[in-house]
Amino acid sequence: MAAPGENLRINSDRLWDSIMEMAKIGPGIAGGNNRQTVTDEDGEGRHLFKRWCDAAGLEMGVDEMGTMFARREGTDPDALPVYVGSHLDTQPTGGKYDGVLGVLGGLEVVRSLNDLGIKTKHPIVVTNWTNEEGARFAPAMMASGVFAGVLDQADVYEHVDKQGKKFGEELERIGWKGAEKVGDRKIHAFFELHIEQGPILEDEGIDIGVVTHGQGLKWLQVTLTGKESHTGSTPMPKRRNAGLGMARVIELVHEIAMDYQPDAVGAVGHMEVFPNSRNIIAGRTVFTIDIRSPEKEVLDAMDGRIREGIDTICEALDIQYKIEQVGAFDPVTFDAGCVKAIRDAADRLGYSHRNIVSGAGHDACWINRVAPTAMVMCPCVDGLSHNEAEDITKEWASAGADVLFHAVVETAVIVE
Ligand code: HGY
Ligand code: MN
Ligand code: MN
Repeated sequence: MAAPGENLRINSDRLWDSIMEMAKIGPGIAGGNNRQTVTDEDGEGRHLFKRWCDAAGLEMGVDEMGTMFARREGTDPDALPVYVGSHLDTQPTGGKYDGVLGVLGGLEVVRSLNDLGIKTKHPIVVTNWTNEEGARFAPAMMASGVFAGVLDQADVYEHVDKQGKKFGEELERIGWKGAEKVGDRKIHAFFELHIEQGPILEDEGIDIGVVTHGQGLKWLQVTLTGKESHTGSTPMPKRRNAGLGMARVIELVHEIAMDYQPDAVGAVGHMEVFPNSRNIIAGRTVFTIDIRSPEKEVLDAMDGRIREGIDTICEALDIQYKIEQVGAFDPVTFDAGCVKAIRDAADRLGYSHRNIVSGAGHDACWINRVAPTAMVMCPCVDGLSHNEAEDITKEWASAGADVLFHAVVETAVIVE
């Protein structure tokens, strides 16, 4: 396939301006974003993205999980499309770039092709996957998981948020439940541009992460049940303290992750205490353990040790426990051909690059199961993400989008 010329670049100002425009929707309280999935703010962001796609002459399709597919025609209508995108939903205290860079980077690829009057054999489809974050409704990468056939649509429709609202009902309420059957679309290749969300690229002064693998993940939601009682008059030996149990499990998760350095990670970010009153021993706690590793054997070993540890902790404290796996995916190896297209693009464009394993999960991790897939990463300041202070430079965004542009266009085959 003829490679694009090294002078083929995206429009850096337009990409940056679009990211800043999207950031105005669902603003956070500290300069980032709170545009959680299937909220009104998510709906507003979707409408803005659709307006931009309409202006770029793209045909919009929406499936039953609300995922948006904006199609630019190719010269061969029978050729499977090259998909490019990420997600527009954010964490409750999220940044402006996590996910958004990938969706608007994909849109910029199409806008640049339109500017240059370039036609490709394969159609190109810019994609916004619903509920990548999994913060409001578990699991993460929900819509791409249904698309890849690893999550059940009817089941995830019933998943509830902290207010007891159902995902399926909320998707319908914001008016973005589409008619397309999820997963019917066939994909020639999928590319996702994403910020690294870690410190490696910035620390090493490297422009581009060529993502060869993604680490595996498990989310274990734990419910501990003890007994509410007075914090003043209940003798220590008589307490059944679910709060103490949660504290000991959190410490256990950390210790087990530290046993598998340098790659394994583990933490508890979601914690709920009931009744959460200053002078009542916590009768019930609900929290989610997040463990990850590039090696499946390590992930499984951590899982097993944590379950044993929870049993021992609860026995000692005379409390009951329930463990539900609410999210999981094995470590991912991305498609060698797509990875090569990204690496060759970085070389051609003169950007420094290195292979990297994604620490975070991404829609690409699921789509890799149904189509050749790879990811491009750009650095982020201090490696910070899932924090409103998340930040990147315009140059990093442009370099990532240039590489995405070349990888997508080469794979879609320039016709004229
Ligand atoms: O949890 C993750 O890795 C992703 O950011 N949703
Ligand atoms: Mn993301
Ligand atoms: Mn994220």
